[in-house]
Amino acid sequence: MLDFNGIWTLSSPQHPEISVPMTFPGDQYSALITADIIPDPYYASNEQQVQWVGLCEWRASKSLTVTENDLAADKLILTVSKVDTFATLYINGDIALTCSNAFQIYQADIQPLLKLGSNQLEWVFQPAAQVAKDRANKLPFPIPWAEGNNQIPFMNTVRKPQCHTGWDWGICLPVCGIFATASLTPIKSVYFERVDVDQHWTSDTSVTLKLRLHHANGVSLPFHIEIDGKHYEGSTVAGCNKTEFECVLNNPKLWWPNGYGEPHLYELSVRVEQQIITKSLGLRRLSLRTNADAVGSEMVFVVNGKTISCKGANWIPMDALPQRSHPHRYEQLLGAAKDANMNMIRVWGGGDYEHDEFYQTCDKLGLLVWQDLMFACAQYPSTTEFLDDVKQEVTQQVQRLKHHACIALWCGDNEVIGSLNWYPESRQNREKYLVNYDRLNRSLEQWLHELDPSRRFWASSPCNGELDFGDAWHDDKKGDMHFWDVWHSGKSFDAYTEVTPRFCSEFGYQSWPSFSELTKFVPEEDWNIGAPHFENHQKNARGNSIITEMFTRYFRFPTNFEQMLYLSQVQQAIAIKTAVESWRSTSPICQGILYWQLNDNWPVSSWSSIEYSGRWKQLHYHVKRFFEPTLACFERSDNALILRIINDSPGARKLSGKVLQLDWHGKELNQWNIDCTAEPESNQSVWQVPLDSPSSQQGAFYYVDSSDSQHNFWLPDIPKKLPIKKANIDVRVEGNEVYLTSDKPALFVHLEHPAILRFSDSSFFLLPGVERRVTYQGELIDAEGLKVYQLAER
Ligand code: BMA
Repeated sequence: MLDFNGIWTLSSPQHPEISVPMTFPGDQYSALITADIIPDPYYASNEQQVQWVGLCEWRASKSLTVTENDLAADKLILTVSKVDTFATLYINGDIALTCSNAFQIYQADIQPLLKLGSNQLEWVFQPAAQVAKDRANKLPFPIPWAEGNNQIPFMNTVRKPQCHTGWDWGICLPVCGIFATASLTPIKSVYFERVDVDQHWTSDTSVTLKLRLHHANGVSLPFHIEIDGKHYEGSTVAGCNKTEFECVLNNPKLWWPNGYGEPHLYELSVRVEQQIITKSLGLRRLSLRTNADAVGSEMVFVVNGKTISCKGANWIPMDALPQRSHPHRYEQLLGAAKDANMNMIRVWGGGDYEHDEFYQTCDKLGLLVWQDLMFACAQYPSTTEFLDDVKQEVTQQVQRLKHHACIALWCGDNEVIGSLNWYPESRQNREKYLVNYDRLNRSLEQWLHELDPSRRFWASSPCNGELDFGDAWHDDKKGDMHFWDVWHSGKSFDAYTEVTPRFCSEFGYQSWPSFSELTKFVPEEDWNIGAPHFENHQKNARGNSIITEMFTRYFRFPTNFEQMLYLSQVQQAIAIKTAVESWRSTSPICQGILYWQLNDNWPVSSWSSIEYSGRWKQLHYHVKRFFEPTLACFERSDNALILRIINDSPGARKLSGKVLQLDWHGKELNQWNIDCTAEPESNQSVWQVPLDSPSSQQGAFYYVDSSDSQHNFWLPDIPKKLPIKKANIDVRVEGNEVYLTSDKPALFVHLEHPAILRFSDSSFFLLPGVERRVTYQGELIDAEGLKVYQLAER
């Protein structure tokens, strides 16, 4: 069988000395690293040394032996996607394919170009930076690019993941290559291209599946369809390239987002001759409700008639080196999202339309997807040429993805409306640039309405609503919000509690990597916050100052490097916990909370809750707790401390636990039993004490669930003002279990081991004298390599 994947030979006209193997799918940087031509760009400041790679033309060649059998078909269709970006394929010196948009899918019949015996194949990749510059020079007027994020200018003229040339969490690696498996399909009579599947719900319990088989060449051939154990047959329509077919499913098992029921999937297979297309289908009704209400207007996703309280995070591409983006990492990261009680992921517009496996995994795990179209933080051209190019991209991507149950929304872009206020050109001439914006945005909207009328198109994230180009960073009455007043504008954590977003699709707080993570990419001499190699892994200009300055507001200053890294993760966890608990407490006003950001695409200081290796930061353990469908959290209201129970889940929940007040030596000052029933979709206060007496200011309050599945705490003041005592924590490791016992209340007790990416729980409080058991997966560890941090250790 002919194969366009596998090993090729990489060379560059600018570097005649280089001739090394390159794997497809793969990128030129990964090939050069494997061949020892360049060092690993993720280590130390190697990023700087490898910038020349992105400026060269690269060629990948191989020879292919073709047999008579290979040439027997009438056509041989080559399909390639994720070709990055300006690439031409030559077969025996003739052009077989020309690509210029990394988000498009390209096809060509290469049969006429092949000959019996040995064939010479060559891909030629032009440097995107050069094309970007040429394109920018030809624009009718300057279009501001993502300066500040991108380290290479004008990438907004090029359809390629915008974060490839750097972001405020991203390394600049202008990769080229092919990042998805290429396929070759021999065609005898009919080429079966694709199947569209639309769900038409005639009642709450009956759905008609409308299938459209797309096939080139109009001869009539039998097709076979299987779904839900039933078999259907028919014939494609002669003289036509589309055949329609309908079947009805009564009382189907529904697909539900995580936390609301099972994400049931039906397997569909459609066969024409030997060509089989399979799809997993989740059957569900989904809409976005944005009705005006007493506050402004709501922003609520409704699935199968139930309002969904969306909880999740933002997704960036998994790796800056696309060759390292193995699909099993989707399982790992999205699995961690599901395990932390998320039900929505936002695919952010500065990255990529993800591989099929991403959406298949979201379908399987019950994770809704807020899908941005790929535009971010810059202005974009609205020339006819640009629009035509984008139309093709959007058409193909929507056709590829729209059958996925997980996709909840198509969103036009990330922060492109807002960025009108960032750049001098668009600030001085806002009208012109707003019209320019709307030409692209309105086109996107129209294409989406035609391609997928079943879903809402949302102009931008953030956006106040239909044709509302106002300040969605601060308006918490309508639409989705990006709330960055704390991180980017330096407000205190209390600022989170002063807004009530209807749907917050971005807010975040950075931390440094954990010590175990950091030792892998920063050499020991630079284990210092100010050292150059450490700083090269901080891409937000003021990032390290913001983290350090915030320490001085909330904490006693840490006295060593490891404790600084640890404390930065405590700080991040407190920030996001404060926001989420406050906003969930407003339920049903706020119906969406997606923090920035789930993952990292290289080892870096960032807003992520999961480090590059897959290791959970402290935040992710907190996420698991504060995104629990039934949450118990403390809240200060005037002069009382309240325990609030928020239940998003569709069933009633019985809660039994206790609130404890302990002083810093661990002496119990008070204890209250909590027994209550949380009705479905309810929000109630179940306990309160006045906070005006001096005794109420002693020690801290803890809530512990009797099943130990929930725990939470409340501190009467900011940590630096409290006389928190250092606890003696006894640690015992037995097999894959760790037992911890403390003599005093210990806060943010966090377990870290170089070999373990995830414990069953961490960054929790330990009550004195109550043993806590934590488990882990992976190779067995001994107590020596295990580090147990606590807040009081300075
Ligand atoms: C957001 C995102 C990203 C960025 C993040 C942190 O608004 O859309 O552009 O990385 O902020 O600054």
